[in-house]
Amino acid sequence: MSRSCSILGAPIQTGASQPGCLMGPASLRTAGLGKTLADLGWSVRDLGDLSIAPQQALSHANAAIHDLAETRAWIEVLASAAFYAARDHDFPIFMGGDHSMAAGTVAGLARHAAGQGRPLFILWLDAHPDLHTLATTESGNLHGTPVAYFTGEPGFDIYPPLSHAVDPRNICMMGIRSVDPAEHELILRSGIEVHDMRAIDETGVLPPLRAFLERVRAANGMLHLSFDVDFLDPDIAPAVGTTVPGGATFREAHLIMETLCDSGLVTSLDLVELNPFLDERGRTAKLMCDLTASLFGRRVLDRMTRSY
Ligand code: 4U7
Ligand code: MN
Ligand code: MN
Ligand code: MN
Repeated sequence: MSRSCSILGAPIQTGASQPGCLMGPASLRTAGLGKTLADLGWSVRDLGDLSIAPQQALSHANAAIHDLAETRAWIEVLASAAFYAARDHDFPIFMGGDHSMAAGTVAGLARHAAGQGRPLFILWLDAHPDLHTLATTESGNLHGTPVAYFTGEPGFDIYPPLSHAVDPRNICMMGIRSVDPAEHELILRSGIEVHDMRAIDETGVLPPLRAFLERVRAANGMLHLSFDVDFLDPDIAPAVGTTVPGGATFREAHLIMETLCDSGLVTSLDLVELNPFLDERGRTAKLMCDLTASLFGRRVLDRMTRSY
């Protein structure tokens, strides 16, 4: 029997400064995400797009924060939807939407993993560590806060209560190249494994990735991949509002996905921060689909049956 995956859209953009991410799920569907996975032998169920009710404004001591009530409502809806998607399907995919949605998806997945008696690990592919608390964010853009929230940092009283926090030592970040001082301080004290772009330049992506996957396997963990488009170099992925030069190349990104596929360890995926308004003839959406295809088993040659 073929393995089941679900695709669920979260057209949220209140966590970002620029509008456009709300078109992300539509763009990924237009690029053929569902069919691509079905062609690889997966049984695909499109669960449609989530939505939130109109919200009363919420204020916060940090006056830079904007759209707090809407973002909070999205997180609540997503935490529940992610829990049920993980319960009902082998592999849920969450299509963003800005990265604040990971506060919801990871919260729901952590609850699901706890119910299975398994630890949840996170592979965070991003130019940014998204480790601000509501007190430290200077931009007020809440897509810079999900990791601090789901690791149980204090200062998120106004967000939905977190039923199960993720152990920071179960998080591996790759591609990082823009870190604010408050985030740097938190990295140093939290024990999150961070491979910045300099480290990737020095070692390549495989040694740190394989070491992390060994840890996941040894712990019988579930593994969630949270893929921010700005992990990729802006030359190959222009459709994102927070581009940072010096990102991952086409082959580095595919090699990560191919290696993850071979491991068989990944159990869920966020595809976030795609802003189709900034795309060039759909190329970033197509690249995100192709990378997902590599994660779901597309390969050039069947390496198992060949020797060189
Ligand atoms: B993303 C930033 F200041 N740190 O807080 C901030 F650099 O989900 C960027 O990774 C946040 O794209 C980026 O606004 C959030 C900034
Ligand atoms: Mn499950
Ligand atoms: Mn991010
Ligand atoms: Mn980012």
